[in-house]
Amino acid sequence: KPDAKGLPGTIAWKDPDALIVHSNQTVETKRGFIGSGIVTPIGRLFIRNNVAPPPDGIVADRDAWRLEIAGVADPRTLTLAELKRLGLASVATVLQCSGNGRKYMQDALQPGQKISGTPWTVGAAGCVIWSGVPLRAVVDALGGPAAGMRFVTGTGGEELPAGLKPKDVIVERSVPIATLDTVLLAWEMNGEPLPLAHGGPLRMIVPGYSGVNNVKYVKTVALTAVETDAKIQAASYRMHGVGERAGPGQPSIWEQPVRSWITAPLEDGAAGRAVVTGIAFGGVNAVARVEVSVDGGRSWSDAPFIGPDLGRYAWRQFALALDLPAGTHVLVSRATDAAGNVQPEETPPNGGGYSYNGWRGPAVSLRTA
Ligand code: MSS
Repeated sequence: KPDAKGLPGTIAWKDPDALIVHSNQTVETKRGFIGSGIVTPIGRLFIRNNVAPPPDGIVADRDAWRLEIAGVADPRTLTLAELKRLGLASVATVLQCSGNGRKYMQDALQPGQKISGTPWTVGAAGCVIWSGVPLRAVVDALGGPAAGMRFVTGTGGEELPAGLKPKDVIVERSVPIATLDTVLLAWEMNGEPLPLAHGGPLRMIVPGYSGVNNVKYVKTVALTAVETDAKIQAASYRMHGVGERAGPGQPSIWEQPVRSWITAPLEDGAAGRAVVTGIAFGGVNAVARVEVSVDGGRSWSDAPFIGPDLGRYAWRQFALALDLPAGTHVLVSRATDAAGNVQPEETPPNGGGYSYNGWRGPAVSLRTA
């Protein structure tokens, strides 16, 4: 049944049954609605806005959207129509909010400690196929990077609220220049024109990187010598201790760690044969292995991957058929990436509640009879 709160107007076209509305800016996919397909349907994909989105007039004439490109030999502003003449590529990535799983950290806090932010469980994530032009092709067409550039900096096209310091609210993110060969400037998702809610007409996709780095309605992409001093980069999305102040000295939330969770079964049911399914991904690394436990992590079995392999930045589905005798079961999954990183049992809480990847948090407890 639809959520009591209802969907915000900008995403009224989404499937209300599939979504949990935390606020106007934060909408999560219900765990039972991730589905059995590999690609997340747009109508079920989560939403996270740090500021109110631009008016939908910006998607009325998509090809007229203008992108300023700076930090190259021949800096220019190109329309989307011009960008479309420079190249085309498609990449599947896991789009995941940096705070996905924050609830498990919030639940583990000592009295007196606090982590603010949306209590996402597993639903601030989806697997999406993006199509657009590789940033490398655009930069090469403009004479290549200017000397000394160390970051790719993308700026969101929101109209900033009056009365606030622009640097405090602007969505502007810098990622290491090594991503120059993987960043995509995307105008399509899952074969459809990019909806405004997910960053249309044009979005900067940084494969393998945490959600916040994937700047929506991108209006400027600059190769820069230093990271932006916008608050969202300098003080937010940093790895710092609970109760500590965040600042530019701490690691930025960039590459996503290896992670997995079970998508079914989620509810009590009949004893006997069952198929435990889920998804696993490795961030910038391919996911190499996933194990399933039905006794809360005491014993593990390898779970086979099923379905297509959409590349290292996508998630993979797994399915393990087994017997669940009558009783209580605690189902968990644990993934390993191609670099050998294994999900820990728990991720120690950090001040922002970022990058949770413990296997314990998303455990499914159920009874079979
Ligand atoms: N972009 C822009 N422009 N704005 C905003 O607000 N947010 C972030 C990204 N990007 C933003 C942007 C975040 S933070 C996230 S997650 C993402 O986005 C989401 O997406 P979707 O499409 O789902 O909504 Mo956390 O890390």
